[in-house]
Order: sequence, then structure tokens, then C-alpha cells
Amino acid sequence: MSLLDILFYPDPQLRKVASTVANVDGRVAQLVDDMLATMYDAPGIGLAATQINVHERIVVIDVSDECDAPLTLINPELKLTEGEVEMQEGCLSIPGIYENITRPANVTVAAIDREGNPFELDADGILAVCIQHEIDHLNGKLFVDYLSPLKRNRIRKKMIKAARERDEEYDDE
Ligand code: GNR
Ligand code: NI
Repeated sequence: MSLLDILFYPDPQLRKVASTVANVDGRVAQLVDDMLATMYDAPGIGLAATQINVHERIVVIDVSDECDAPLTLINPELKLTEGEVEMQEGCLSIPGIYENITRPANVTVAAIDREGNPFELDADGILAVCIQHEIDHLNGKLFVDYLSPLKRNRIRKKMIKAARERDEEYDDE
């Protein structure tokens, strides 16, 4: 099991559209395990392969309080979306930024699990929001894209400054 590096906005790699997984084999299962370890370590409630610079349609999620309910979605597809809900979102690729985003409140998603079995899931609440947030990542989309260009630009500049400060810290060591 290994922890993987998470890309930070505005890294252009976060804009790539991920490819469909052709075979859910041992390589994919290993990737899922590493993504779960990385998500729990961060910590976060979801992680898309795009965020670790792997451009395949793989998502892991765990919205449970005890962090004991891992969910794997390979090639996830939104079948139904309904209603509207506003929720404060954050992203491991945009650390320290939290903004209210409006999305469909209820979703039905079809996907393949870590064992290669297809399944469907009805979700609401934070799980429905997280599923949509992760599928957006696979399509190169980030929650800041729902904000005004002015707000997005402010966040982009803040992230570039934070990256520069991280680099300078390492220079001193
Ligand atoms: O950890 C995360 N929390 C979160 C909160 C509200 C809406 C979405 C999320 S997903 C995020 C982890 C992440 O960046 N996944 O891509
Ligand atoms: Ni995210």
C-alpha cells in the first residue's frame, strides 16, 4: 500500500478527461487500495484518480463518520439526477477553500466495484454531492468552475501563492 501525491489547482493535469477502465484487474484493485489509503490519510471523503495524476475513471468515497465504509466507483455514470441542494464543498486539490455550491440533491449512479461487479446506487445528502464532485474530476472539472470568474481567479492566485510559499520552505531546509 502506498500514499500517492495529490495534484493542486491550477495544475493543468486536473483538466484532463479520464479514460474508461477496460478491465478491472489486479492493477486496478491495487490502485483503488492506494487511493483509499491516500484519501484516509489526507483526510478526505472522496478521491478521483485524476487528483493523483492517473487519468482513468476510478473514484473512491467514504462519507461515514467511522471511516469504515469505503465505496469504489469504476466507470461511474449518473443515471438520474433530481432536486437541488446547496452544500459547502471543499477539495483536496484546492486546500483551505470552502464554497457553497448548488447541485442536484438526489442521484442514481451506475458503476463497477473493485471486484468487477456492476451495481447501481441511489444517493442523497453528502454522498450524492460527493459522487457528483468526483465524477466532475474525471471530466476535468472542479468545484471552482461553478463560481464566478472573479472568485475563481482570486482562488487561483491564492493557490499559486501557497505553492510558491511551499517551494520557499523547502529551499530553506
Ligand atoms: O474531502 C472532501 N470533502 C468534500 C466536502 C464537500 C463536498 C465534496 C467533498 S470531496 C473532498 C475530497 C475531494 O477533493 N475529492 O475529490
Ligand atoms: Ni475534489
